[in-house]
Amino acid sequence: MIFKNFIDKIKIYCIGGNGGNGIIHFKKKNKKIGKPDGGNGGKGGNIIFIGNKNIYNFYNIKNKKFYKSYNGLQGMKNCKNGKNGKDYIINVPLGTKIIYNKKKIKIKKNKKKIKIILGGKGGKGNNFYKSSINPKSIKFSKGKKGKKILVKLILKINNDISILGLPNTGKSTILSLITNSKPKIDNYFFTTLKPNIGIYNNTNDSIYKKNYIIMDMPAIIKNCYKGKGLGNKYLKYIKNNKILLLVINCNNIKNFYKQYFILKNELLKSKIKINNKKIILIFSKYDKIKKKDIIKIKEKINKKFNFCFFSSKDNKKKNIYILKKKINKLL
Ligand SMILES: Nc1nc2c(ncn2[C@@H]2O[C@H](COP(=O)(O)OP(=O)(O)OP(=O)(O)O)[C@@H](O)[C@H]2O)c(=O)[nH]1
Ligand SMILES: [Mg+2]
Repeated sequence: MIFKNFIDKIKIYCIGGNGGNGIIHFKKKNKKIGKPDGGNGGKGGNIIFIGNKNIYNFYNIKNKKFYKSYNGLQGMKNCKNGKNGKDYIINVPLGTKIIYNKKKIKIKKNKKKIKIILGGKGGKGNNFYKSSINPKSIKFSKGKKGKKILVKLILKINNDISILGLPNTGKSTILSLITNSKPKIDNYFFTTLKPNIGIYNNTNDSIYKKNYIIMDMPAIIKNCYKGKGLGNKYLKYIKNNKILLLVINCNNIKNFYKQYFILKNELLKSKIKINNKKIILIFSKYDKIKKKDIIKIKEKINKKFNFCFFSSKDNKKKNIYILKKKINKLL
């Protein structure tokens, strides 16, 4: 699944740092050459993947194809080893599967580290090679090159919730208020042209399985199943959704049932099975209607419906809390 700003699969090359060379050096004693004291080279750095609960996909990684860690430094005089190369750290979202050399490792927890040893060994200095037979050794070895491997990253995240509704009903506004997403919101039809993705944190917990993708879909209109508007182009993505949030604009209370039936009809005709999905009706923009009309809607709604009222103007954010609670109950 690839949408703008959302990447859940990526291949990168990880390259270890080179080992530093060993050196040839001799102690100087009264201007005479003394014992060998050339140090060993440092090890090359490795690649470390770290689970980071604040990132949600591989968008931060996509700009680079090659990730190389730092080289070890060469040995020094006085038998000192060169500095090891620093490891290169790649932050990945929780739920990332790391696949390389037929190994598969999943990162589930925040700050969890997976180290892939790729750094080359450091070379040896002439101090290492000195012996009773060869006390003035001039032998040294070069550092080994870092290894290069192809790493596949796949994000396994639950793709279970979609927001659907007629144009301009406040779908993207809802997404922006219950997830981290910042979709385009405007007062005209079809502001949303492609699904917007938001990550829904069921709780503030960092465990990956409690993160869900919510998709805010382009508006559905009558005869969308025949290809009208934009809606049905993307409806295939909701086939396996568990929960549908159907947004009904209660601006015009007389037609709220009509809105619901258009949505239901279009979904059925687009061959989306809705019987096995849980549905929450969201009556949006309720700030635009009178209190008595809210009561009327409540009376009219069949008790079988799971519904709530929503308004972006609710300063106390009570309706966000209620909607999230309803979603959590169904997950
Ligand atoms: N008064 C009021 N206005 C709202 C509310 N929610 C959204 N709006 C406004 O309604 C307009 C449409 O909002 P969007 O969130 O873009 O609606 P949408 O359903 O995503 O629209 P499309 O993507 O075009 O189908 C914007 O001007 C919003 O600011 C609300 O609860 N109350
Ligand atoms: Mg929209």
